[in-house]
Amino acid sequence: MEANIFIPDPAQVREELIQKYPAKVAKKRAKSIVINDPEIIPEVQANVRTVPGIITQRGCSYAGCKGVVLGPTRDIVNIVHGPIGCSFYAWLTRRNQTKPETLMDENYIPYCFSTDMQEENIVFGGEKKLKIAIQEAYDLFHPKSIAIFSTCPVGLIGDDVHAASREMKEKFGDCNVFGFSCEGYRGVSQSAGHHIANNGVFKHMVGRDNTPSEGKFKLNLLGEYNIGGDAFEIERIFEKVGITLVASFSGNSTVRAIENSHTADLNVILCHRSINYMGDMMETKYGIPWMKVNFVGAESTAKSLRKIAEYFGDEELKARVEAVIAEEAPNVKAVIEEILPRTKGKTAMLFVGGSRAHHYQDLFAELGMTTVAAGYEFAHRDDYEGREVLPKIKVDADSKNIEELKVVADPELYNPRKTEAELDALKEKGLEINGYEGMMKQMTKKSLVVDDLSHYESEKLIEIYKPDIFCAGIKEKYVVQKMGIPLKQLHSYDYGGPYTGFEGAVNFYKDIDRMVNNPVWKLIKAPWEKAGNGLSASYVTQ
Ligand code: CFM
Repeated sequence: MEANIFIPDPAQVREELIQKYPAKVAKKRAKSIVINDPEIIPEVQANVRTVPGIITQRGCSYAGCKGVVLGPTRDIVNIVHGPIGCSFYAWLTRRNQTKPETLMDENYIPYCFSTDMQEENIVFGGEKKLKIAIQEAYDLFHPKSIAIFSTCPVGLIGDDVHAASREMKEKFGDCNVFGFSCEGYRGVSQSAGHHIANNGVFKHMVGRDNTPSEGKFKLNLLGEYNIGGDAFEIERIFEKVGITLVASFSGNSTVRAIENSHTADLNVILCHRSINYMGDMMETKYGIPWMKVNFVGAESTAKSLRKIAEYFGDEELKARVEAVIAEEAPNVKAVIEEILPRTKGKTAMLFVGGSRAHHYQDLFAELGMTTVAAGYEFAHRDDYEGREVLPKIKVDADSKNIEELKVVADPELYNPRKTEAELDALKEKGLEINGYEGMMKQMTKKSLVVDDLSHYESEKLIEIYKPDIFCAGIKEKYVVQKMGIPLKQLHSYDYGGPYTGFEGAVNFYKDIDRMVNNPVWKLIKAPWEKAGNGLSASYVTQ
């Protein structure tokens, strides 16, 4: 039976979400809560500071730099300069997987490197301790690269991680050492850390190895971090199709691959938010265009493969892409046909990071489910409204804080992979070159879009909409589940995944089916919600 989708009046919902806030806060939050219209695309306030006191889902700049962008590369020794907690509590929690080619290959992902700053280092400075740590890591492992990440106290006491890195790099001669000023407080969220990481990787890594890469169709996969093995599935498909993956930024990746990445002929971007800077910089310096793709969802995967084949414009590649899609499709179809009657007509809410709240809507659509409300934790207006709004975005003091690299065409290595005319012809065919249309164009009219959702708002939304599933992270998970709503963890996937490509789509269908059709959620009632039990609780509401 097809369920009725209950969509409350979104204007009323918005009122209800902000009603309890003090007037100033309500005014500010109202700008981040918008009623979607895919035709007009209203403006969303995004990438602004969270109101102090509001429980946000956001993380910090250090998390975005070390954890997100650099962390998944297996052969960099990532040393966290700071108190031990910053490193320890970020240790292996993101489930970014990696597969060294041989047992002898470097893999530092299982390690947790920290300078373990103590009070003495905060008072008298920590540079000496940092240099000792770098030396120790070098002596123990002789890695190709050592990266240093600054945590909050480093910026406060003024340790110069860049000078220390330069000094050690010169001293070693055969190890690339570089630092990041990614103190947690920089910027308004982890998004600042992405930008800082992109700048550092571009400055210190990309372009160091000019060995021509082999293969006819060579690309880099940007913004795929191999959570739960996602990159493995994409690699499997690329290999089957005959596409050469020069470098992945940075899931299952290596220093060498990234240093050689400028020899590829196309950059495909999965997570626009975390790595669009790299796409633009590589285009300017080396002449490599970028294209937005999405490998989350079986249909999106097929579409993205066709886009890549169209870009290379090779008939044989196009035929191979069609053959692979035809080969993979029956399995996907068999599973979805079995599951669809049970998931069709159900509703989902997605409040995740800076790209998954968009991408996973494709998978839910394949399950016949409607996304009634969605939002990012830390994305920017272009991830909601599309890149056309970029010129209209006001650069505020927080964004100005982050360095914008001045990039120019490389006098020797700049080589436009396509002429202007060729690019125009591709755009004419509907290929979004160097573009991204954002989340809202794809969402239904009157769905709710909320940026930097607060904890209070998430509870309200659940009360009002009673969605069949809520997608967010580990911090939200148990609170939501106690409300009787299953929560799909879309950051680390808990123990699930991969969810990309064809096999990933099948995994996702099965997992969601198990969650939304599990009768246990209807049986959950907190003791104080049961009548006649004598329990009561009081809350401070104002
Ligand atoms: Fe990109 Fe990511 Fe995401 Fe992200 Fe993240 Fe992540 Fe995420 Mo967690 S890079 S923006 S900073 S897709 S760690 S792999 S799941 S918030 S939606």
